[in-house]
Amino acid sequence: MQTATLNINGMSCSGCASTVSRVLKNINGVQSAAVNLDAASALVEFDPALTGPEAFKAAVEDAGYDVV
Ligand SMILES: [Cu+2]
Repeated sequence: MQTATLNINGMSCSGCASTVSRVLKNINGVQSAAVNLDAASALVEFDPALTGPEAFKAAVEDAGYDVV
């Protein structure tokens, strides 16, 4: 397993944080996703054979937030 930290713009409430968490966890290969609303970040634990940061960025942006 590897971990990656994403910095995410646009999350304004806990509903946003749970949306981001859900879309990350839906990615095949993601084991866990811990979203920190105050820090505007997400810590993702994943299998690098299956997925990676490019997929996380695409999924978060599809959900309407910006990865910076
Ligand atoms: Cu919100």
